[in-house]
This record gives sequence, C-alpha cells and structure tokens, in this order.
Amino acid sequence: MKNICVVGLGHIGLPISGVLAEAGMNVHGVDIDEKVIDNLQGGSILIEEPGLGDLVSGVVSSGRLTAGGEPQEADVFIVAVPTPVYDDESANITYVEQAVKSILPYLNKGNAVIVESTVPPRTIQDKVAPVLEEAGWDVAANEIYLAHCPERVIPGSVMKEIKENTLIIGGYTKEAAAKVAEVYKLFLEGEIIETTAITAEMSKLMENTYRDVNIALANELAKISAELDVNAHEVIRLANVHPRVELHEPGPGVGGHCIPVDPYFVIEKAKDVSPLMQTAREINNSMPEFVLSQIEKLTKNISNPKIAVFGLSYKGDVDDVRGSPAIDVVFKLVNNKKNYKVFCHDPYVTEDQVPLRIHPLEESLEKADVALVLVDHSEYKKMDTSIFEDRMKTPVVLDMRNCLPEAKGDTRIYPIGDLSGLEVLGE
Ligand code: SAJ
Repeated sequence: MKNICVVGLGHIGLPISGVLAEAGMNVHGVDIDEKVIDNLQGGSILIEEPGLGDLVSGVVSSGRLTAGGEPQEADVFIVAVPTPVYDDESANITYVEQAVKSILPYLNKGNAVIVESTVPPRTIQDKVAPVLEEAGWDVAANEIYLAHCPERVIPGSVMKEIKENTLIIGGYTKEAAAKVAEVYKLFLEGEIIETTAITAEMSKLMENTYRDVNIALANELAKISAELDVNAHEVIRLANVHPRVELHEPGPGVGGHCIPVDPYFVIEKAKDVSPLMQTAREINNSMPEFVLSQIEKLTKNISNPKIAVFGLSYKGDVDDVRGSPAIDVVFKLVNNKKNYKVFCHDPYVTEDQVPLRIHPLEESLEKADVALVLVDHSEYKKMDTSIFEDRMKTPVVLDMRNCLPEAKGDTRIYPIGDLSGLEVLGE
C-alpha cells in the first residue's frame, strides 16, 4: 500500500493526494490539464482552499507527491474526476469511465481501485466493474479490489473534514471494502463504515438531496413570508429551537457543482417516484428570478438604476463560481431591458474567472440606487454599514443572504426573509 495513483487533481483529488503523501505514501497525481500539472510540479496549486497550498508545497518538495499526464503503476488507484450533468440533466459519467480505462495498462493483481467521484446509483456495478472485467480482471473474485468511497468534504473546510468525517466505503465485495479501509486508515481520524457499493452511492446522493430539499423549503418560506408579512429568519430561528427541526437558510439559489447536480442523479433513475426532489430543484432554480423581481419592484420608477452587487461565488468565502446563482442573477440584470448599470464586487473571484468587470467595493457603491448582497463572504458579514449612506444615492440594500450587520443611519436593509415592506424607490 505504499504507492498511490490519483486520477483527477481537482477539489477532491488534490486534498486526498496531499494527505496520503503527508501520511508517508508515494503519491502520483494525474490530470489532463497541463496548467494543473505545471503548477503542481512547481509546488503550487490553482485551487483556493485553506491549508491545502501549504500541504501540497510541502509534499511536492519532499518528493512524496509527483504529478503528470499519465498514470503509473501503484498499489492503489483513486479516481476523483468530475461527474457533471448534460443539458437534459442526466449524469455524464464519461470522465469516470475514461479515468478507469486510463489506469487499465498499469493495473496488477491485488490492486485496489477506488472511485471517489459522485456517481448515479448502480454505476460501480453496471459501468465501472464491467470496464475492469472486459480487461480480464475477475472483480467478484477480488483480483482487483473495487470500491466506491464518496467524497463528503465541504469546500472551505476540506482539510479538516477529509481527516475527521465518517467515511463510507461501498465495496463491490466485502473483501474489497475491508481492503480499501486500510488505505483510509493511513490518515483518517473519523469512523469508517463498510457497506455495499450501491448503498454508498445512494447515501452520498441522499445527503446532498436532503440539503437541497431543506433549502427549497427555506426558500419557499421566504416567498411565503413576503406575502404574509412575517420575518422568515425569525420563524426559522424559533422553529429550530425545537429539538427535531433543522430548517436551512433561504438564499438567491443553490450553487456549486454538487447540491444542484446530485439530486438529478437519483431523479433520472426514478423519475415517476421522485416528485419532491424534482420540485425542490425547481424552487431552488427559481430563486435568481425571484431576486430579479424584487429589484424590478424596487427600481420600477428609476431609469438606468445602478445596482452594486456584492458576491459572485456560489457561497461564502470561496472563489468557486461553478453553478453560482449570483452569476445567474447578474446576467439576468445585465440582459434585462431595464438597462441596469451593474457593478460587481467579490473579494475572491477574479476577472479571468468570469466575463464581468469586478470593481472595488467603494466604486461599486458610488451613487448606486440599490446594493444587492448575493454571497455571505466574511468581509460583508463584518462590514461597517455606514458605507451605504456615505456612498450610495439611496442607501437601500437587498441582503439575499441575511448576513449584513444592522443598518446604520438612514440605510434600509431588507433581508431575503423579510421583504414584505419593500418600498418602491422614488415614490
Ligand atoms: N445554501 C443555502 N442555504 C443553506 C445552505 C446552503 O442557500 O442553508 C446554498 C449555498 O449558498 C450554496 C449551495 O447551497 O450555493 C451549496 O452549498 P453547501 O455549503 O450547502 O454545500 P457544498 O456544495 O459546498 O458542499 C456539499 C456538502 N454536502 C452536504 O453538506 C450534505 C459537502 O459535504 C459535500 O462533500 C459536497 O456538497 C459534495 O462534494 O458533494
């Protein structure tokens, strides 16, 4: 178990490579992106994740982590490539299939093959095992130990969770699960639970679906509260005092590459019996339009209103813009016939990530009619709210993450869950 080959050096493959190298293994990482390899060979990374950069530069300089475009022989192969969805929302597992095919020439009897990528139910049984079998390996007889170990770490806290979370190992066979457990015991402080491949696949998908459905409920509550003149944030706070209630937080939508994607993996396999999951997706997808409707209402009397947008990433304190509802909102504003002048700010996102100008915070706010908070970055959570009155034409703020400190002076901050009193500017 000394040599590990990790295919896919992204948000999951890179941290797993780092912690295995730190635990004394010889890790070889593989990626199709030359930029990723070039950077890694120089000890640097392209991902923003607290603690990851230092770990990687340490293990690269000690020689424990190497990187290249091709796999190498190893005792253990870990596949950590993306599983996006096609336009019709069905799962695209071609990267997983290609990754497994790419390791075939390097496999030896007794090797372990672990898929960490999130996959639709039955993928290990119906898609991955057959690739190995066609290459001549009897997977059921444990010539290769095949398992699915779904990654469950949360961006922003990956380095802690990768070591401390409970790990589910879904073995193609019982023996495979036990063998693969030995790999994770090299660094894992959390518990290990061994199960079947399909149970591991489904548990992972249901974790993210649970969160999606719960957020949809909170978003629906925010819309209802605007009609009923009640503060949804206070309702959530009080309901959550109950020992068996855990309402989530409303927001401008659900982003990232996991939660808005994974429910579709279940839905596609069980379309007729998953109405709740499908509706949750629809509700969460409707939120950028809901945000736009509030801006339209606020500014209906103003021509060419200037909107200062705070936050572009999919959630707070990350630079990741994949599936970001904030970007969706911005393009709805930019492409709107009302001719909004949109000035975006984000402390993490750069102009080479998005086709948008990014402005300093003060500049975005200068003479703005409305400020629109779309992401709960720490910088916004602790900002001095007197800046709105100082800089804006009208100090009116829509806080779609309910994250700002209390308003000062004449500033009015409307959180997403308390929009019933929203005034119309210029009336
Ligand atoms: N969000 C809300 N309201 C909430 C919580 C989140 O609107 O109450 C939004 C966020 O702003 C963001 C989106 O949902 O746009 C998703 O963010 P997140 O922090 O809930 O989740 P991810 O996508 O960063 O990570 C999730 C995690 N899954 C769960 O918490 C069940 C993580 O543990 C998984 O490893 C990851 O998906 C993954 O890779 O599957």
